[in-house]
Amino acid sequence: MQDTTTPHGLYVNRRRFFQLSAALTAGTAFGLDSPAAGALDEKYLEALEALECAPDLTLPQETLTPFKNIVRYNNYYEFSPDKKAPAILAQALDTSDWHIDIGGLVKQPLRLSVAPLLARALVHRQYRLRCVEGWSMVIPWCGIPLHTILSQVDATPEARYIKFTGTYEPEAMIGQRRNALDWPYIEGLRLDEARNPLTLLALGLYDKALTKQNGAPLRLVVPWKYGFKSIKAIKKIEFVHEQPVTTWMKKAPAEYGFYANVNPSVPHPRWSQRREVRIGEVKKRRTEMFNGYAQYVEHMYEGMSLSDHF
Ligand SMILES: Nc1nc2c(c(=O)[nH]1)N[C@H]1C(S)=C(S)[C@@H](COP(=O)(O)O)O[C@H]1N2
Ligand SMILES: [Mo]
Repeated sequence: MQDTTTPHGLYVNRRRFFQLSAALTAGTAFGLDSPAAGALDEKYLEALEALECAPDLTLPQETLTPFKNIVRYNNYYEFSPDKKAPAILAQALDTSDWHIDIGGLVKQPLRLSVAPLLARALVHRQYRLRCVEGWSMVIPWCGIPLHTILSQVDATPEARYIKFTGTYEPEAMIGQRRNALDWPYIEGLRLDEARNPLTLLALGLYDKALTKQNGAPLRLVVPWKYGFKSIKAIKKIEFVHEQPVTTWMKKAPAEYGFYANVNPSVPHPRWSQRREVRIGEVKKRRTEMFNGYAQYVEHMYEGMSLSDHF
């Protein structure tokens, strides 16, 4: 059976991985000045900005994953391949004065400051997040449907895909000082996928501004695809003609495709995708086609062989 804590890549040195976990448990901050214990204390969690979010779609209702689990169990390779480390290490990232550039094949590029976006009326979307490693959560996000941002610029007719670029700041992101992955983190969607009503730019969760470990100040959420598509800490959104080469495709093209739609009948080369463990539970559940969002998204893949497009 698959070890659900095995990271995506093959490169992680297991010994270092366990040293890291041990250091975290002991509260060591790996040469960072910030006190490790302070990063997740209740004051920090309470101080997160309160957001105004209202549901705009009827989505499947399920038991939510507790806030504590969502902010303490993360995948964020810019900091570490360990699940617990980002909650501490990501506090080194300065997310104030953040802006995103929307450009590429557009008539007039646009720069958006993130602070005013937080003051907007946001939508509340409860989504399942299914990691390719075999675990999942149910997260109440707060954000802006991506299509409302994309429609603020005029794309040229050559635009066919959207390319998302994460931030590159090796001084703050200690995982970027090693070349385990090609930095910055890159993701992509086909234009119709990017404009699908479910595709969200998340600014918060549980009605609070995003924690840094979850991708503050803003990250993508594509609930019918494996979690690695949902890129954190976005800096650039570009309309492009060619299908972007994403970070995980580049790392292991035989294991991570561009589409990465959740599909229980297409196994990962090293494990089955039939089942998943909800974080906080013991018994495995069945993984659903498109992570349970088929009614919203399957029309986009008509005539396409889904088993060839992992
Ligand atoms: N920039 C960036 N985005 C990322 C990742 C990452 O390492 N770097 N990991 C991805 C993976 S594999 C998953 S499963 C989700 C996890 O999101 P969470 O930590 O908020 O649960 O973020 C995705 N987005
Ligand atoms: Mo993942």
